[in-house]
Amino acid sequence: MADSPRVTVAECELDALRSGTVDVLALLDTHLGVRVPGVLSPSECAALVRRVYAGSPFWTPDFDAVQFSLGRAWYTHLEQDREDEYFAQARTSDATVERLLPGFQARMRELIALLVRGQAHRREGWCGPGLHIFPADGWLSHNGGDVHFDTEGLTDTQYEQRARALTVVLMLQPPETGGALRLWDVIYPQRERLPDDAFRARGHDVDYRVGELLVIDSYRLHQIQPFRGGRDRISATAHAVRLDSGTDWEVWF
Ligand SMILES: O=C(O)CCC(=O)C(=O)O
Ligand SMILES: [Fe+2]
Repeated sequence: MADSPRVTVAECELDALRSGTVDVLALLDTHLGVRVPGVLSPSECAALVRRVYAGSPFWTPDFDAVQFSLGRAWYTHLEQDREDEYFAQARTSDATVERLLPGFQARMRELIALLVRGQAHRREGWCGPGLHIFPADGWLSHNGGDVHFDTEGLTDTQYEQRARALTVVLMLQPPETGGALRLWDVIYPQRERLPDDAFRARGHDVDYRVGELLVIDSYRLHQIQPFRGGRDRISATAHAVRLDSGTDWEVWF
């Protein structure tokens, strides 16, 4: 029997996104995610990756250097009780990303604006889009990431009202083998606890191509899969939430 749309991932052309003819939010209601291939060319990705490595002294190590970020990620600070540092360093984080990857944060916001057919603003006081570096042969490459939702950054009110929220991942350097993002047909049912049957359900793996963008509902259960080979996994990430106005969104990392 063919998979129902809910358990498949939609694909959308960048041109269709630019022309505003695709309703990505509607696609996200009927699919596990939406992938947009070729958002960056392989050479653009390679150039960005070179800059990411040149900026390695400015990476933030997280979880005892299991992973690194360029720019500061909210969930890593939250889980390490470093919330104060996240906010104290937000401007520095953005300045560092801008210095190493000029225009990159703005480009991520522009992509989000296209995806939602609205306006994508900085989230005041928070860090803007950044990158995750998961080292080859590191702990995460062997074990995969946590199974999680991306709802940590929502306010209580946004969460209670189920404000529309998206996670956008742009793959700059996929690992040699593996490292897909596993998506489950499970939407955040409770704030603190995973549903008991979440791990029993079959997931769908999105095996990223270089320069590809993946959009998921931030309330969707997902997990980075283990990977092998000598190449670090480097992806850019941004989270976005829709404000009450309906067309305005706020973006952070
Ligand atoms: O890099 C990815 O594929 C997704 C990373 C992720 O789940 C996150 O940043 O919350
Ligand atoms: Fe996530």
